[in-house]
Amino acid sequence: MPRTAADFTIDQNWPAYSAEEHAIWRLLFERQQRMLAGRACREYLAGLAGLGVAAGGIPEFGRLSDILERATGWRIAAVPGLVPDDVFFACLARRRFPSTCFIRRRDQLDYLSEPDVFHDIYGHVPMLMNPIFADYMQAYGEGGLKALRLGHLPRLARLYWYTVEFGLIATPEGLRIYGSGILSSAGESVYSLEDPRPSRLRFDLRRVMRTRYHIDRYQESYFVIDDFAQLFAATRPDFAPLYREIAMLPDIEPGAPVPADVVEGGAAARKKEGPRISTARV
Ligand code: HBI
Ligand code: FE
Repeated sequence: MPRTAADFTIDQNWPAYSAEEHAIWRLLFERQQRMLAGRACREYLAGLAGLGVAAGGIPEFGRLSDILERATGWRIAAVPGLVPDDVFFACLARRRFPSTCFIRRRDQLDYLSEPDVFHDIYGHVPMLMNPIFADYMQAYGEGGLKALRLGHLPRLARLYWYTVEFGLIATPEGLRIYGSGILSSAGESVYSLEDPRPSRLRFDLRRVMRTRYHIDRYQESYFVIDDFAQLFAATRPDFAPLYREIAMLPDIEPGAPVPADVVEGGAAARKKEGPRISTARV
C-alpha cells in the first residue's frame, strides 16, 4: 500500500505501472471511444481532446493537472481509493479532484464496484475542463460540507449521483451523456440512451433529491438537463430550507414515476428526429 498523507493524498508513482496495466487502459480507452462517438456530449469530448487523454496508456496526473489548471484552475489529487465524505468534499471545494491510481484487472473490464483510474480520469476529469461544470463541482463540494453539518448528506449525494455520475443532457442532436459513471461504462453508454426500459426525466432538483438509486446495476431513471448553466443555477440557493421540506416527503423508488415527471425523448429522438421533448405526463 502506498504511504497516505494526513489529507489522504498519495504519490501516483507513474513509473511503477506495469505494461499489463497500461494495456488494460488501452483496451478500455479504445472500446469506450467507439461507444462514445455520437453519445457523449461535446463538452466531454472537447475536454478529453484538450487534455490529450489517449490510448497510449495510463496518463501522468502531473501533466493532466497542468493543462487542467490552465483551463479551469482544477488539479488532480492522487488518492488510494474511496476517501471519507468530508475529505472528498473538502477537496472539491478547493478545486482538487481526488482520483484513484489503480486500474481494474482484465477480468473486471465491465464492472467494478469502486472507482479506479479509468473511471476517475477518463470519466470525470474531461468534464472539469468545462468552466461551468468546473464551478458546479466546486459548489457541490461546498454544499457537501454543509450537508454533512446539517445531517442531510444522503439527499445531496443523490444530486451527485444523478448528475455528475449518471447525468444526460438534451442537445439539438438528441440526448447525450455527461455523467462519468456512464461515460466509463461500455454497457451503460448504450443502455442509458437507447434501451426502452429506463425513464429519462427532465431534471428537477427536488425530484432528484428524493429519488433513491442502485449502485450495483444500470439505473432505472436518468435525469436530463438542458445545459450546464441550469445545473449550476440549481446549486445556487441555500439548500437548508429544501432539506427541511423534503424531509417531510417520502423517498421515491429508483424506477417509480411521479405525476409531475416530464419524459424526455429516448432512442427515437437520438437517432433522427432531434430532441423531442414529449410533454406526456406519466
Ligand atoms: N472518494 N475517491 C473517492 N471518489 C468518490 O467519488 C467519492 C469518495 N468519497 C466519498 C464520495 N465519493 C461520496 O461522498 C460522493 O459520491 C457523494
Ligand atoms: Fe465517480
